[in-house]
Amino acid sequence: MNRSMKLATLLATASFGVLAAASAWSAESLQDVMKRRGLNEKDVLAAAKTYTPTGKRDEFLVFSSGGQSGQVLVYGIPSMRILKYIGVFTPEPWQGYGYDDESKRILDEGSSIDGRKVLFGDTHHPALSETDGDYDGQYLFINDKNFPRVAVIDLRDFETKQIVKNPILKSEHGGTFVSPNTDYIIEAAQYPAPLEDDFVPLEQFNEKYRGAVTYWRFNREKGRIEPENSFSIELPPYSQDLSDFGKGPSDGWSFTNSFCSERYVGGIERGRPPFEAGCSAKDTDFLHVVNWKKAEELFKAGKGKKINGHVVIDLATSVKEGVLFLIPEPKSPHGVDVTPDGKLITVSGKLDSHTTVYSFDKIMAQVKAGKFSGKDEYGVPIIDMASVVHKQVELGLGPLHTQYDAKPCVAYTSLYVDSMLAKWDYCEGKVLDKISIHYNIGHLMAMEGDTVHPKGKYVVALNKLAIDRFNPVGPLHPQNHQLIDASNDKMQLLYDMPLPLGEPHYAVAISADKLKPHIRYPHGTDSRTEEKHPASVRAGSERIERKPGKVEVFGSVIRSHITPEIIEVTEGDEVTVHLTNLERAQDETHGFAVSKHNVNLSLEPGKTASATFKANKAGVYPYYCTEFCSALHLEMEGYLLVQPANYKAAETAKAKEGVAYTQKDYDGRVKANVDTQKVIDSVVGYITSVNYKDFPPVVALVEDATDQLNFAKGAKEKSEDFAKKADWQNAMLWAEQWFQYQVKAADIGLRAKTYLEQHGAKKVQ
Ligand code: K7E
Ligand code: CUA
Repeated sequence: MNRSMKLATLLATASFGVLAAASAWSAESLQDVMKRRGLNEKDVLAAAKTYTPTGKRDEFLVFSSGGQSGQVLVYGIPSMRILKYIGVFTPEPWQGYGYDDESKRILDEGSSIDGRKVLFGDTHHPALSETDGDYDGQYLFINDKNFPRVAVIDLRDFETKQIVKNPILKSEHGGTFVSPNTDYIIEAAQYPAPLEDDFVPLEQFNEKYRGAVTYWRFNREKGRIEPENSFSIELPPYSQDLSDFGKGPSDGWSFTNSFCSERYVGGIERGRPPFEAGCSAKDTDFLHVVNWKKAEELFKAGKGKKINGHVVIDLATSVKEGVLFLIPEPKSPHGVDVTPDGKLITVSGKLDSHTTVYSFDKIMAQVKAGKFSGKDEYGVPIIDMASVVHKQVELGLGPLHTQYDAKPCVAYTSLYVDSMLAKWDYCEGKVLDKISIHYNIGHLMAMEGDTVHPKGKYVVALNKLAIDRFNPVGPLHPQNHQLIDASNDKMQLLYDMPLPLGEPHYAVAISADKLKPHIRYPHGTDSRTEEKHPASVRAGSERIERKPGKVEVFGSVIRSHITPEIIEVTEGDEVTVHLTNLERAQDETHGFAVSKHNVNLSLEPGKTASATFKANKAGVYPYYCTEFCSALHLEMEGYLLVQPANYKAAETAKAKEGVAYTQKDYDGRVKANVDTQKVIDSVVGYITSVNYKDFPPVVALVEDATDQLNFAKGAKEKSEDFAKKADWQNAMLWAEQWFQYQVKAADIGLRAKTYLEQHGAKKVQ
């Protein structure tokens, strides 16, 4: 069978496969399967609520913290299928994150501290950008508890664009949360420490150790945090915890919990009880209530002082100007969550069975009247708790975090100790339903459940322990995200999803239709700056530039070759390879790896990325594409030849090729190509006979096939030129390349044809 015949057979089987699958489906009944797999009706119902048929998409996308992995995970609801890991605080090889020069600039800077490299990230709380308190699908932020820093991810390509290091905190937890229009991103301290970097003995804890909240200014047009326009307010050395921004009537205020307001400093080895005893002795801790709009005014008026180059508004100024107030809250609290209407604030104390709902109106009334029950040791006014409580509700043991439902007054709260999730009414203060989870729920996430318009429908329990839920894989267990149907009065557990990464503390879910990511980059984009890459090339302008000690390659990749295919350098040279992916086709990513050199790029369509390395050892190093991109992916290869310093080419004669071709070979190849063209023409004939222009994915495929056919034309002309000169070697090889482009065009054409047949394309006249 010659090659064009094979294509014809492919064409025939493409439509036959659909029929074969349909007949296999009817062999077993639903009852048969339920019996075989031991499923009951409830299981099947749960399956029907989560199962997402092949080719169908999810209603919501989740961005989950990847915990110690320093990454963000993306998965769909209700299918719970993982779609992506986003490299943030750690290298991610597949995406080339931390390997290409462009992302290294971000990660190297963002993970260097005092001359050390931090090679993990204790990521905690992702936050989506908001417009008027609703998710807008533009940006994602996430914090690192251990090395206080915040990252910005652009949701046009799901890539990390910026990491900003906190100049004054030594650990943090209460971030990231955004103000209703994403003007600011909050990052609150956790364990108190001196805000300067000096050593201060623990004996001076009360005097010299401090907490703080940082308000990072976000420039939406640039898509970047502006450190120079950001500020912090100094806080007493209580262990600040989770935070939330006010909204609606409480816009302009922010709320930050604390534990260990006892200011206990531990010391088991000094014969003292451990931190856990000393930090939970009191019945209440403090909710910090901050007028951040006022703090911003003070910052702009130059009322702050600089610590490590960053402006901090000190406690005395905050107290004097009415920026900071404290309210007692029971006991070792964790979550603080403002209601969608911005009127109430829910706080849960881990060691109290109650969840407390505070009224923002009542807080403001006390502030305006100047009615305080006292001051803390740092002069911060304390508001009497009873005077500002809206409700206290007994939900269960170990309440932690609260999210809101689409129905007014309905909230969900995680109960860590009880391993339960409570659905309750925060207006009336009564429990509506409870469900057991497995096990020890930490955060929970309702759909857009921390916005002004929650979507309801589902809740995910982010559990701290999985214990016996999955097949055992050793003492380190997977994490367990449990999907719960929340569309009815009674909640129903639907699905357990194991996550094999670090502890994913928190996650946020957004309606999938709000996300509009790129299919491809504009030609030659540096994805990290989102600008045209200065080293990008168009087809035909690839080149190698040499300076003493330096070699710079301006190359390209497209199915199925890398240009250049031979890179010759001298031992000791610093080599930079810039590669532009010239593809316009969806999903045609190429990779680039060089033997033994830790060079690894991911080149999505349109992207330009670079790798700089030292060619420090003479030798022969193959390079190749790491993504199975086409039938001739394995042939997408080349050689880095590192010549010894004193090397002189001994053999200048033309290298002998493995095979010598004749006119007969050439003529045979051309005949096969002409036959192949007929097959392609028939596919093109079919596509243009139907309403393919109504199907955007097909339009893109047709554009791509047209590209390939144009390349085929170019190769055909070259082969004919050589044939005229009777250079059969080059004529034959270019005729083969002409055929390779035809194969790619045919492959794309088939994809288009199959798509049209499956989507009911109609004949046009
Ligand atoms: Cu695990 Cu938000 Cu860090 Cu709660 S956090 S559980
Ligand atoms: Cu490109 Cu494989």
